[in-house]
Amino acid sequence: MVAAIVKPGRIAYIAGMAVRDIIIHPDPRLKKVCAPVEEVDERIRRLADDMLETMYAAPGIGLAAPQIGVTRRLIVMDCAGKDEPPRPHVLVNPEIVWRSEETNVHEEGCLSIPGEYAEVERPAEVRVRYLDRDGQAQERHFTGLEATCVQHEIDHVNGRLFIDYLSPVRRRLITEKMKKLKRERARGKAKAAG
Ligand code: K2U
Ligand code: ZN
Repeated sequence: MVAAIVKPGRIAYIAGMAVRDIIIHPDPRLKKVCAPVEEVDERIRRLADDMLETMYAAPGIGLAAPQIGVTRRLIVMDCAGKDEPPRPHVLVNPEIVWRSEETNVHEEGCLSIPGEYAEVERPAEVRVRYLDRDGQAQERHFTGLEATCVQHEIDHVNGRLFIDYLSPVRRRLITEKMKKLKRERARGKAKAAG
């Protein structure tokens, strides 16, 4: 699919954006502390566009690069409501520089742990320093669902999943369910391949 993004004064063609496979827990790539992005170049911009396309297709409101097997510090998110215009964010090397004392509890899910949801308590507001898709340094204050989402995604690039906030028993139960799901998916693929 070719999509044109019209920006003031220039048109950037993104040829062949791709929906990528999302890695399912347990997988060592989801537990790695990811390496920083050295330079925000066309390759990183294409990766970010693939991540956005993969996130929208899931559907989800956030996605981190390790979830598609790239252990780099890159996340995307779009928490815009259904009847709002899209609000895509690309955050390279995101770093939380301030957390509110106030916390809130939100039911979380994860595209790498499909079908599982649990309440997680996090700071209600955060300030995040990052590079945008043009490599420009930005600092943004997140509240509400965006604050929950950006913390969930930054956890991903630090090798942390929302189930790490749950009891060991609950975490083990979910992990066993995901192992079974992966076995069933592998059997389904083998059957389809004949
Ligand atoms: O990182 C991911 O797996 C994407 C999550 C991000 C997310 C999780 C919890 C809370 C907010 C964002 C997916 O978008 S999971 C879908 C979802 C969306 C809203 C609330 C809960 C789960
Ligand atoms: Zn997740």
